[in-house]
Amino acid sequence: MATQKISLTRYLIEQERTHGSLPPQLRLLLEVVARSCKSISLSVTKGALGGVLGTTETENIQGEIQKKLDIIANEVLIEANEWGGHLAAMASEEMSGIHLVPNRYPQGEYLLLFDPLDGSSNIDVNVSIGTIFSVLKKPDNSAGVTEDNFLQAGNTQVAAGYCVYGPQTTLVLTVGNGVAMFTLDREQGSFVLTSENVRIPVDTQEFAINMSNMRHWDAPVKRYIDECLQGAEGTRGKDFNMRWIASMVADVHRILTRGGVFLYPWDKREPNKAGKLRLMYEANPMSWLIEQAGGAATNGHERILDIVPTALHQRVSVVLGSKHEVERVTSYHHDNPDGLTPSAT
Ligand code: AHM
Ligand code: MG
Repeated sequence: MATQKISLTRYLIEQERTHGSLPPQLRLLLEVVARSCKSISLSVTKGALGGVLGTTETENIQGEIQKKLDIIANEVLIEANEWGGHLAAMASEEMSGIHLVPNRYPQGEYLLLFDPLDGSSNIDVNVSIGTIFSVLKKPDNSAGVTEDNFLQAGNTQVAAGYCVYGPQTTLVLTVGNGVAMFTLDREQGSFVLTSENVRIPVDTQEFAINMSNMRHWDAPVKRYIDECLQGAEGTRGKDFNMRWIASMVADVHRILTRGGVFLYPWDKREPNKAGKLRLMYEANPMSWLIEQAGGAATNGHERILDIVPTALHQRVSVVLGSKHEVERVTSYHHDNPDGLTPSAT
């Protein structure tokens, strides 16, 4: 007898039944996010034929020139999610302020945050890119919705995930009960469960970092990478391999699939910024997924999920992946308390 395929819908309903931890409104919200990802996946796949490649004339709040797909993906997510009644508001890496659900629609109790198109520099060169999302609950006692309602530590997330648009389109999700992966079945138009209870090996011999920034790193990061590069002849006594895709979604997906460590550390190029990656749209959802799969995530000093944000677009230094390697990098920062890396974010 053929094994029955488990759709995302069935997986979520079973989570609701067996763990009782997934309220129906949250399930519906996640299904809408997944539908948005399907739509973005279609646009990505069309490439030049769909007129979606190239840049626009506009800059986002981060001061980055937006790609056409950054804007398309942002619009798809806003339009799909604002009318369903599950959400109170949304926040996006591509928008300066929060997006309130218009008055003509019912208001829900959840807050949705996203990086609509992660890895923008890879869009035009046909390399894997993705969408990252995080769901928070609006604080119970707050009337209306404000930006402050979003400023919650990552450990309060109620769902998080990403969709990677690569050779396959894969949705990766946690609702706090392990990590599951779903592959888009393009003929059926649905996400099918292809991996459950994902686990990351605690040890690894593969690291991911943008080596071109080496001269700007702080001492603990230099020390860690130097030791990896010394290989079997050095203090680590083993050879390391390097992978760097420059799309966080794709680098994290590799780590969830076979282990590894990913670093995007603070560096001296822009010393006043805590890092390049954004805490609420990138680091928090990825850190929760990694921890749910048995890995670890810190900013070199503390657990990323414990950082209480003070601003929506706050940046953070990121070290995540196989537990023992992340612990090693973090201990190098603790050995070097006078280092330059800001511990505050
Ligand atoms: P984006 O969200 O604007 O695409 O920026 C985030 C990306 C990450 O996916 C990736 O790890 C990093 O930026 C690569 O940056 P760089 O090539 O500047 O090192
Ligand atoms: Mg990004």
